[in-house]
Amino acid sequence: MSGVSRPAGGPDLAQVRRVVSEIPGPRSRELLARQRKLVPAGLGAVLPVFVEAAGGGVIVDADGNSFIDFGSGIAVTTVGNSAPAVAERAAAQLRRFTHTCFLVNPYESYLDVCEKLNELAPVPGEKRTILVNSGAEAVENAVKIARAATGRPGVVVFDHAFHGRTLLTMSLTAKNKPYKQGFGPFAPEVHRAPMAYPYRWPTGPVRCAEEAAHALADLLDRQVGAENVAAVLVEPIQGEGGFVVPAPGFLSSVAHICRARGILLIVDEIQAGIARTGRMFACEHEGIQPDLITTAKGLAGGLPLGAVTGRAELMDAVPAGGLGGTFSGNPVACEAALGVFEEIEAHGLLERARQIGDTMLEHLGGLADAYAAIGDVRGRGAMIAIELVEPTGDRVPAPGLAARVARRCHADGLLVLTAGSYGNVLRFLPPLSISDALLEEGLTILGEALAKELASAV
Ligand code: PLZ
Repeated sequence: MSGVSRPAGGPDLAQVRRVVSEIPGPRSRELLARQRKLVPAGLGAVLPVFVEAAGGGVIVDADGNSFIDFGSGIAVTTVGNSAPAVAERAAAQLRRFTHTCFLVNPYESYLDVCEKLNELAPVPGEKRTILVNSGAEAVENAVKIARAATGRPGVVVFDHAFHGRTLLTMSLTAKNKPYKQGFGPFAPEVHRAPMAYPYRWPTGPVRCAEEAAHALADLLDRQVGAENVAAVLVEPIQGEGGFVVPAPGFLSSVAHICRARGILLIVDEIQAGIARTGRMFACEHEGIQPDLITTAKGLAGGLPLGAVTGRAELMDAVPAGGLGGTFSGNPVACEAALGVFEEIEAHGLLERARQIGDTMLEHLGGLADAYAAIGDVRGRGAMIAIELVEPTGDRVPAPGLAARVARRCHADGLLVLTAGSYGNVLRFLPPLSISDALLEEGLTILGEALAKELASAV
C-alpha cells in the first residue's frame, strides 16, 4: 500500500490546472495494470487516472496532474469534494460511533436529515423520509412503497430513463447496452412511454409536450389499464439519458394525468436534485408536487446515502419491518448530509448553480453558433450538456465525435463526461465550489478540443 504523505483535499487544494505527464501518466498506468488483475472488466472508467486528492474545482492524480472537474463524480460532490462542513461533521462522527443499525438503535442525526428533506421537498402535506444506501435502493423503495400504498403492481417509466443497475431499477432503465445486455430476464410490470425530448421529437419541439402527454395517457388507459398502475416514475431532467429537459409543461401534464387516475407520481431527483440545477429539487422549476421523491448522489457530499421522501399516508402504508437495511442511513453519511445542507446555505449555492449555468449556457451557445456539430445545448444550472450530431443538419448522432472531444479534454486536463442514449452527449456537472476562473478555463479547453477535432475531421 502506498500513500504515506498524500496531499490534503478540500478547498485548500491549489486551484490550478496542471498537466505534467501523458494522460493517464506512468503511475496511473501501473495502477491500472494492477486493477485489471484485481477487479472485473465490467467496471469501466471514464478517465483512468488514480486520484490522490480533490477539492474546490480540481482533482489531483497520482502523477501530479491537476484536472478541472466538470463531473463531480457524476453529480455527487455538488458542494465540493471534502467540503469543510461535510468533512468535519463526518470526521467527528467517526470518532463517536460508526454504526449501530438504525433498526437496532436509532440516533438523532438520521432524524435531522429526514426533517431537512421533509421541510424542503415539494411534496404536498405531511411528509416522511426513509434513508437508504444508494440511488438504486431509493428507487427500489419508492416502488415498493407505491405498490404497498396503492395495491397495484404496474410502474410506468420513460424512454431514455436511467434509474439504476439492480434488477428492478435496471428493468426501469431504458438503454440496453451496456446496462441490460445479458442480464435478463427483467422485472415484470414495467411499461415505457415516450419522453418529451424536444430536440428529437418527431413532429418538432412545439407539439412535443402535448403529444408526449397524449402518448402517456393512451398507454395508461388503453394498453395497461390505469387501475393496474401504482406509479409513474420520471427524472425531472434525464441524467444518463443525456440531460434531456422535458418540454415545458410536460411534467405538469404527467402530474395531472396521474392525479386524475389515482396513480402516484415518483420524481427521481437522484442526479438533478440537491441544489444542482439552482433549486433544491429540479422539479420545482416546473412547479409540480410529486407524491414521492428519490434523492441520493449529492445528498451526502460523496458518502453513500439515498432517500425517499413522500406523503405521510403513503410512506406509512408499509407496516413495521417492511422497510430497512443494515447500513441504511449510516450515521457518518447522515452527518455528511447535514454538512451538505450547511454548505448550501452558508455559501448561497443555489444562486451559485444558477450563475454557473448562465456562464456555461452563454459560452456553449457561442460554440453552437460556430459549429453545426453542436445540435443542441440544454440543461439547468450546473447541469448542462451539448448534443453532438453529424453536421448534415438531420440530427444524426455523432458518438465518435463526443468520445474524441472528451479524450482531448482529458489530455488537456479537463474532466468531462459523456451521456445519452446514443452516446453523443457531452455533459458538464462542475462542483458548485469551482471558481469562475477554472470554469472559464474549462470552457475554453472544451472549445479548443471541439475546434481541433472538427478541423482534423475535414
Ligand atoms: N437514478 C436519475 O442518475 C445514477 C450511474 C452511474 P446509484 N446515475 C449514475 C453508473 O454508470 O452506474 C442514478 C441516476 C438516477 C438512479 C441512479 C442510480 O443511483 O446511486 O448509482 O444506484
